[in-house]
Amino acid sequence: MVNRPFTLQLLGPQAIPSRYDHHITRHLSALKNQFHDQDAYHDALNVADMLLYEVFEIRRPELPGELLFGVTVIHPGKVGDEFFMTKGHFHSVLETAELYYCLDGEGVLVMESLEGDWAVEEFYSGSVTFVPPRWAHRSVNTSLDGDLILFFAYPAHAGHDYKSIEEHGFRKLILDGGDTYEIVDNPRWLPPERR
Ligand code: PAN
Ligand code: ZN
Repeated sequence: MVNRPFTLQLLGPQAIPSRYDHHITRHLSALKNQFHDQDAYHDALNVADMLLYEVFEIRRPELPGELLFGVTVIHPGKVGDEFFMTKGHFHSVLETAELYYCLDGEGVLVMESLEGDWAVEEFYSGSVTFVPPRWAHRSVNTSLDGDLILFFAYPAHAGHDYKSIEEHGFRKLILDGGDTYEIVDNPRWLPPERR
């Protein structure tokens, strides 16, 4: 990899980087056991394995001191009453933070610490959200009208640990409450000491 400065442009309505190395697409089937209404999940999956979100990543060597960055586009929609969302993860190297800059759309970042503390921060055009080290994070598009478009950057050696979220989900679910979203307890979640 050539170690020279460079500039990218974020092009088009979805702010796709003018150059990227990795295009990740995540469909409904990748979020097995995550949506609380499992009947609605399987009904939806029987119709189509819909595209929920895409990540356009600019790759750098996965070394301390480097940064990985790019754009995540979460499409609008729901499974039952639960909005489309990312899988969510802890960083494998827990002591690594992350920054999100919301380019467009409406949503929330659901977070929780290893100890079970939780937070929900709102995304809106121009908002910057700081994810501290040791906090798992999941992005949710709470608008049914358009994409949620997020620029992100994090230490390149962070890695992703999806396992505990795949098993227990996040402590809080984000549901469609009609006029606004609702934050409700996830019945499947277990406190860390009971796992
Ligand atoms: C983001 C996420 C991205 C997709 O770049 O990886 O939004 O979410 P999942 O990785 O949970 O599918 C990030 O937080 N990177 O560390
Ligand atoms: Zn992350």
